[in-house]
Amino acid sequence: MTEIPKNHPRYESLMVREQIAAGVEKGITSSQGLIAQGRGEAFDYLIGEKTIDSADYAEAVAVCLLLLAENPVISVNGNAAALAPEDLVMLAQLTGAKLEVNLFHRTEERVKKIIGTLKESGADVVLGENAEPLLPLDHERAKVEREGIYDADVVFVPLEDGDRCKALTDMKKLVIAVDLNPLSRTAQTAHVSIVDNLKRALPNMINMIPDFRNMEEEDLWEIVNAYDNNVVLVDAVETIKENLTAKQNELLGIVEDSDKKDGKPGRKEPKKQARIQRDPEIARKVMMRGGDLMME
Ligand code: PTJ
Repeated sequence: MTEIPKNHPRYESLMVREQIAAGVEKGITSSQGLIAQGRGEAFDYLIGEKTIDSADYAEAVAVCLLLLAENPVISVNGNAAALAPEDLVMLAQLTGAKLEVNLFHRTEERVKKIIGTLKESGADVVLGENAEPLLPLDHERAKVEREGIYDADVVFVPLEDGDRCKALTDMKKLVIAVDLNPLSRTAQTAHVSIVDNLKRALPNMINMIPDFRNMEEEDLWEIVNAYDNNVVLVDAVETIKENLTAKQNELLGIVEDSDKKDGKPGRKEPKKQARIQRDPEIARKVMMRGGDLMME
């Protein structure tokens, strides 16, 4: 492992890279997982390497769905297992979800190693070893366990490929995806697309659970039913556009000031990192902004 000095401006991002590289060395992450991580990093850069309000909102809705589900399952692949094994186990324990290893580049050895990693992180039972090709797919992701993903009503799929996401939605399961790329087939197909880094999304979701755990089912359904995934995707794309424009303005030496009324670019107020799920007013604003953007 490369020694990264704490004062390096890209310390956190480089440490996450080390985690993925260590996952490859341990044999839990595929070498293709390194490429997926790189793509994720690029999109994370574009969304500002923080949880945007609409992602925070999607994370809240995802928690509600996991709590409402009768047989929720968290699907774990080689990248997720390397990045956040403890948080995956904690999320499963707090929501009553099962954990199941499901791999695109499947080898039985890697399945066993990922199960071992999740057990070392506190999991009792991890499905995946007795998987059968039950999904209508021509690749290894078709292999799922009958009492796991196959029977699930809600499936949480971090860093998924679009094919299986589509297969799961076709099977009338509710799918929650975590994908930093709002343009990916996965993000476009899932019912709840969390456009955030898995490393930020999981702790955020875990922190929200106490807020929702004691709510009436009816109230949780109200939050879920008010949710519109397209609005969240539009907001993520808009955030990327805004960040690119701000960078472009910086390069052009244009100073922004939002109070200016002369039609020239103004300096933007820093975006408030409000917690949308506890503030209906922010949820309303995200929905309105998304709605307006979709009308344009
Ligand atoms: O372990 P396996 O064999 O199941 O393989 C797992 C990977 C991730 C290699 C496989 O599913 C794959 O090839 O995925 P893709 O098609 O590259 O898609 C991964 C998506 O996750 C991309 O859209 C990335 O932008 C996104 N991504 C990467 N890192 C993160 C991420 N999203 C959220 N958080 C991340 N840390």
